[in-house]
Amino acid sequence: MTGPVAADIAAGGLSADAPLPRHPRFVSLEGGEGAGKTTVLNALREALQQTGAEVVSTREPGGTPLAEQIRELLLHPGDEKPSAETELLLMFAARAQHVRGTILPALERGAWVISDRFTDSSYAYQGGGRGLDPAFVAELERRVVGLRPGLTLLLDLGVAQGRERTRGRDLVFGQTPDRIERERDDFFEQVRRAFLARARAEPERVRVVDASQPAQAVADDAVAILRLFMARSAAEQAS
Ligand code: T5A
Repeated sequence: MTGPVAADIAAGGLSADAPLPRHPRFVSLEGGEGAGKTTVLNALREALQQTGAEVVSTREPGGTPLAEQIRELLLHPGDEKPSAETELLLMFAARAQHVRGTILPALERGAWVISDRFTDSSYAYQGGGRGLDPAFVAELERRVVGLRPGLTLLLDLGVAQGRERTRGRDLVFGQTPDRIERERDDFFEQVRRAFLARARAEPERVRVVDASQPAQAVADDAVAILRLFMARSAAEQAS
């Protein structure tokens, strides 16, 4: 992103009444645990690379060395449980660094950015799951993020099926669930509801993909939505 938006973000956020801009080369992937974001991200990256584009794939929390350290703090199950507010502020501390250190520089040089999770996850997990006021999330989004993806793919999957998948993966790779993965099913039901509410509120940006299908079908659906989005963006720029 060039011009006033990047400058506004660098200066500490957009004014209260400015709508948040969506960047047409910024794509995010969202969904509950085990929805299959990693698999889809690879398919989207390949589809974009076939057009000759530079693609930066990244993730949240994380995406820069400092933001990855904050990820460790957030996901490592320690003795002291962070409060919901601490969790939200750490997510945004990581995101502030990620936006300025990775996302904006890539967009400014003309690359595409695909992020495994972005601000919608804070609305869903800390807003929906932890019950924090979405207006608090929105205020942080406006002050420290200042942009939204042009396209968000929400991989929607039932909670039980997601758990089954992550359990299967953890068994294969000998991993243990992180701090958030240890939450109860009702927490993840709230997260899912909040994600679907985001899609209803912004249907043009947030596109729901049925993630209960076989992996190839999910990836194909996601790539088809991306191609449509690219064609529409190109037509808008040409008009
Ligand atoms: N968080 C994050 C917040 O609370 N607030 C925030 O603001 C942000 C940014 C991140 C955690 O942080 C929270 C959310 C998360 O709890 P993470 O480790 O990055 O932690 O967790 P996830 O993003 O949930 O990543 P996962 O790896 O758990 O899920 P994926 O990437 O969606 O799933 P994936 O691709 O690894 O697939 C899981 C397993 O299922 C299989 C895969 O092979 C794999 O084994 N699979 C399928 N099986 C059958 N059919 C399909 N269609 C399949 N697709 C994948």
